[in-house]
Amino acid sequence: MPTSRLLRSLFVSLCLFSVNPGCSQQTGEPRDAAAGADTPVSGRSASSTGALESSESPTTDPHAAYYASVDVSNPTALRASLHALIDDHRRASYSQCWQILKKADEDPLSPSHILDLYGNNSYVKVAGGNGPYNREHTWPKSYGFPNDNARNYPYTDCHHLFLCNNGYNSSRGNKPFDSCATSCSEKPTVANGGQGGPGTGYPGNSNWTTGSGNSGRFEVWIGRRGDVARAMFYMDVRYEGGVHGNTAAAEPDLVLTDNMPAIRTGSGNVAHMGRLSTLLEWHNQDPVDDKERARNDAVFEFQGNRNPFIDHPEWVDCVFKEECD
Ligand SMILES: [Ca+2]
Ligand SMILES: [Ca+2]
Repeated sequence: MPTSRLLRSLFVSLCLFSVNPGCSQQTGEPRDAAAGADTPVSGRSASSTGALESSESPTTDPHAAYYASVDVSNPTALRASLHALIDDHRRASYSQCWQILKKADEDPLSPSHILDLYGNNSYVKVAGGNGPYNREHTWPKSYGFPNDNARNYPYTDCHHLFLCNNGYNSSRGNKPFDSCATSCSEKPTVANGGQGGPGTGYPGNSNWTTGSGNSGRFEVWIGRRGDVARAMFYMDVRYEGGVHGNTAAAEPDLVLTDNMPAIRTGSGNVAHMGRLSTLLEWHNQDPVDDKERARNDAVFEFQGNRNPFIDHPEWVDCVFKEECD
């Protein structure tokens, strides 16, 4: 990485902590450039990684500057320092989310297509809402999101919004994520990018679902269940109650749990989703890949915050199981 680019990344990272309202304006271009410069899938070249290793840091972490403030000494400190880092992001309008997601969920094999979350279909990109896919809130908006329109931060937070087949989005509804069974209804995937396709019974390559609402269950297929789990981990740590640091908009405390009766609709200050222990398993069963890293970069480019559990999957156990190496 050239020195100028490193300095720019450092400046952008420092500015992310700033409460100076002019900072976001000043960093609009550099932030985009920095995000695009050190992380696109195609740009993850051996030479740039090698340069980073040899001249700048003993670590291969391309986002070391971004995470410089993180305290990994114990679960409480890790959660608190991650929250402080990813808090107070730049809010996209719901309309702007179409543009962000069009890039975030782009089919790696075809820039004119998107890959849908649950069906693994590769769909031609179309103007928002006019095709076979729409936007899935993996943390259902009915579980704790405020009802304050342009001040509703979780509603348009693209780290947990995914483009998704319309019918599958409806089928998922607001069911909690959890393991299902052979008696559940099968929602198959199609083969694309070396993943998905016809399976051979449960679980195969399919999604599985039963019931409805908060008493239902939705099991995500093997290729994307880790993506969904890490989006849920992000939501829990990003939303800790209080207000947005710049706009003073009220924010809920979103909490993952194994206590399924606690998952209820409403917009109270504290809201639950689950099942945490299943999501922890899914995190291990479907590790981070380049597509997920590219998605994180695309959302970061606009919002200015990253999903730390994509960049540092090893932090999941420390925050959610209190198992810190
Ligand atoms: Ca995946
Ligand atoms: Ca929380």
